[in-house]
Formats: sequence, structure tokens, C-alpha cells
Amino acid sequence: MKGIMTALITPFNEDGTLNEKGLREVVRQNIDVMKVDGLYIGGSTGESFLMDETMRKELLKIVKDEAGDAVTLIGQIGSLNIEEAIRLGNEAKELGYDALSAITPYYYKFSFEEIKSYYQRITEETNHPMIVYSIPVLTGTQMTIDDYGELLAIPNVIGVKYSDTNLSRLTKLKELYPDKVFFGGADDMLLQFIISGADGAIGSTYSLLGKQAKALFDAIQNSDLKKAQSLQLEMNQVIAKMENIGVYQTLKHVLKEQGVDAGFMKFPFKELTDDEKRQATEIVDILASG
Ligand code: NAY
Repeated sequence: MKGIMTALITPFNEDGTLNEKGLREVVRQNIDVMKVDGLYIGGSTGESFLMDETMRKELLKIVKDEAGDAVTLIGQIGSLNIEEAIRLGNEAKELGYDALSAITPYYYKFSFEEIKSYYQRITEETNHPMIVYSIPVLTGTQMTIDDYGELLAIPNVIGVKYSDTNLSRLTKLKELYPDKVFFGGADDMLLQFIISGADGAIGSTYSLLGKQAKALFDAIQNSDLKKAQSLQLEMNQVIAKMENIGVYQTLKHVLKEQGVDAGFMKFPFKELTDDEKRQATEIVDILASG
């Protein structure tokens, strides 16, 4: 449970159904070409909050079938509907996923006690390793060091996908809980996350930048900060362009240009305009020249 993991995009057909062939290609791209250490399935990047339960189960099944035991697999099974989250968690466990992850319950302003009881129920009823998915920028849920400590004390909670930018808090958390795993979640700050104590990172852009991210991770393990900085700057040139146009849409466009059938977005996400596609194609050129 460490290293560089791709938050996998989900390829859809134009009518919103799952594009199985494309999904298998995206899995292969990450394992065979990017050689990442793991895949995070059904996260924000995977658009799973726009999918129904049947499709989310199908997604988990196809990815496991294609990936086998080649890399670590983490299934994001969180849902506002607790019974659905438990069913998805049990499905992922039965399929052989290494760990589950669940988004903090969102939309309503849940109290911390409510958030804690959500993780207690899912872990009790799935009895499988759980990684808390904290992404305050999308959910609005901010947790203190004590809150994280209470969640990490729940049996089966093995770590946090920490998609937050408060890195002093991360350093403190790793000091307090050295045996738990922490994954960074802002790809333009991979260097800072690892230096601050993260065991690895889970991010969308690693479908395209996985090799650089792995090299950066290794450079830090070898105390080669200069090399890590230079790799981060190289990656950030691409990430900034993606953020300007739309990260998920750009990922799909660039992968398609590279011959990987990354499919369409799920409604109501928009596809790129022609002008945005031209901008995204610049990324194809940057990646080809690197
Ligand atoms: C997920 O669940 O898909 C993630 O891992 C989230 C991490 C990504 N954040 C979002 C909001 O999608 O990889 C990052 C992000 O796309 C990247 O830093 C570029 O902004």
C-alpha cells in the first residue's frame, strides 16, 4: 500500500453506458505503459457519483477481471445511501479488491459523529481494509487531527486518501499514526505530499504522467531533491493545461489521441469544444517530445 496509484477515469459510450472495451484499454495503459503501483476505481475521476449501483458493480468487476493481481486495487464504494455503500463494499471484497475506500458523506452538513458512524457501519458490515477518502474541496468536509485520529482508530481503517492541501496536518498525522497509510491527492504537489509524510499518491493525471510520477517518487526515496523538483515542474506544465480546460475531459481526449479508447464523459459533464481539443492536443505534443 504505497507508491503511485492512478485514480482511473471511466470510459462511457455516447449514450452514457459503460464502454467495456475502452475501460480495459485504460487499465492496460496504466499497468503496462505507466507501470503504476495501483489503481483507484470509482473515485471522483471515475465519475462514479453519476453512476447507478449496477454500473458501479460492473465497473469494479471489469477492472478486476482485466487487472488481475498485477497491481494494488482500491475500490471507492462510498455512497450517501449506506446500504448501497455496504453492498458495493461487499462486492469489491468478493471480487478480490485489496482495499475499499469511501468518500466522506457529502451534500448534507453531517456532524463528525455522523461521519464516524458511517465508517463504523461500512467497516463492520464489510470487514475489509478501508481508506477514508477526504476531499474537502469537493465535499466541504474539513476534519481536525483529532477527527482523523478517531476514524483511524476504527477497526479496518488502514489510512486516508488525503486530498487536502494542509500539509502540516499531514506531517503531524503521519507522526502520530506511522503505521497507517496516507495518500496525497493533488498531483501538482506530489513532491510536497511525499516530503510531508505521504506513503504515496492517488491522482487522475497519472494515466498520462505515471512514469514521471514514479520517477519523482523514487527520486525522493533516493534523496535526490533536485531531480524531484525538476520532474514536478515538468509534470506541472501539463497539469496546469489540463486544469485550464477540464482535467477529466482532457485526460480522455489525450488518451484517445494516443490510441487508448477513453470514451466519453457521463452527463451532465460536457465534452471539450473544438478549441479546447486544440489546446488539449498541445499536451499530446508535450508528452511525445518528453
Ligand atoms: C479521485 O478520487 O479521482 C481522486 O484521486 C482525486 C484526485 C484528483 N482530484 C480531483 C478533484 O479530481 O488527481 C487529482 C486532480 O485531478 C489533479 O491534482 C489535477 O488537478
